[in-house]
Amino acid sequence: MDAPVPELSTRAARCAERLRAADDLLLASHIDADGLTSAGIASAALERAGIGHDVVFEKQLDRAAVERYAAADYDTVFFTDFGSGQLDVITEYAAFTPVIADHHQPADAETAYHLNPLLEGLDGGSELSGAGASYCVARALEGNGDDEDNRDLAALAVVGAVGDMQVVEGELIGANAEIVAEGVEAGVLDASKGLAMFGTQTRPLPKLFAYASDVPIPGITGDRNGALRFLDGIDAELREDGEWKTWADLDTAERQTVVSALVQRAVRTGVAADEIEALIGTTYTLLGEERGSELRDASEFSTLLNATARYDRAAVGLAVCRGERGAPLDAARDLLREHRRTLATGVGVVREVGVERESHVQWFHAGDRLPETVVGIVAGMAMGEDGVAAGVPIIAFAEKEDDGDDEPGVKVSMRGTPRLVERGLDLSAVAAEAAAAVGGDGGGHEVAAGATVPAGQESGFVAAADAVVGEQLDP
Ligand SMILES: [Mn+2]
Repeated sequence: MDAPVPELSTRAARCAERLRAADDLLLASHIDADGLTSAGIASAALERAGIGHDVVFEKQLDRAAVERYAAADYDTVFFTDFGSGQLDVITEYAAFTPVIADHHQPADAETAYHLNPLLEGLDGGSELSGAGASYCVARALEGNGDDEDNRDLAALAVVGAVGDMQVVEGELIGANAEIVAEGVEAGVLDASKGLAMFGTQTRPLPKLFAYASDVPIPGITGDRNGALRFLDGIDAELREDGEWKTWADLDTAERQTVVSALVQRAVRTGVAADEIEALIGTTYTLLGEERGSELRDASEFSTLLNATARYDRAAVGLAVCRGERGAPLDAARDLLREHRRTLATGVGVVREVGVERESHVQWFHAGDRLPETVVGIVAGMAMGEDGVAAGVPIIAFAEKEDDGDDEPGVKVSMRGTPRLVERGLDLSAVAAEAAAAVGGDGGGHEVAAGATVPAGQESGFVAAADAVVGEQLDP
């Protein structure tokens, strides 16, 4: 048996062997695009290997969750897209054997069944996602003949990696790229250079170009009429029966014509050379999905899954990953539509509640008017809008939904910009320090971070965050 990622083959084989020996198996995974695809891959491979299992999802793998698993009758728990960071807690419970396929920083504890790229010197942020780690175990679980070597699951692994933001300069690299190669070989994936814009399968061309924001092109991006004029000026059949085509509808020659017109426009309007290069990237196409379906494009697929995750509908996302169509897919599409509506109205909510300005940060409190799961995205979208400064880190508060086992508190989301990060902003440190100052917990990334703080501690958090950001930007 050849392995997709040779460095991880021993660990994958050991995990697979333990899973085959399980009598009562629970599969526990993270609720996001990477976690859902991880579970989709793991669940399919287990089923093919004849290993029965239950599936459960968690926003966070905390002690309460581990305790629940220990109290139930499972002799084995397979953790995907989390588990490494909680190994110290997990190993306190002897009721079950943990098997882990994860890519996050491991805690200071070990188990015999642990696959994680970081343990073998691979980068868990850009070279392998949780879904990729699960795929390595799935490939080691093969054994029912050629047609069930699980290589078809590479497509889901790519959706997970893309959803986990592992794309580097327009493409997947390292172990992720090895998984791409397996998917291409298995005939389930196409990876080719193309337009790096979101919505190539589903958006009519004017919407595709007007909405694309990664590389803003003057007179087209954010300008629907401008995009229409641009497209009307191109000598190609971009409409069919009066309706605009999508990017997926175009043939190779038409695509080339449009790309070269776009590049010419970008050059003429002074877009920097490296930004123009970023217009082109590798597009990952799931060949088993219908043309024009968001499931055909890895990036659109992952966005759909994130919508199910955000609204706590993991079962819907998992069903879609497991290949169910019809009702679950309709439900996922409804959730995405609802999500887009929430975001659009969310920016209006920010304007209504008003943004306060401190020395180094700005903030607003959405109360219960925005779900805690979208308040961060809305905060990022609002930057630069009316009454919201563009180059100032923004802090957003929202009431935490009461899900029974959590302490009541306030959810904090923070957003910066790449430009601010270049100047020294590290919101993950800001979140951790400011939350600690008021008895909360926080962390995340340089450009986006979050925290939970006790209700009533909002102004204390703002003051602490303002001081830390001040030190970072003007040391
Ligand atoms: Mn992940």
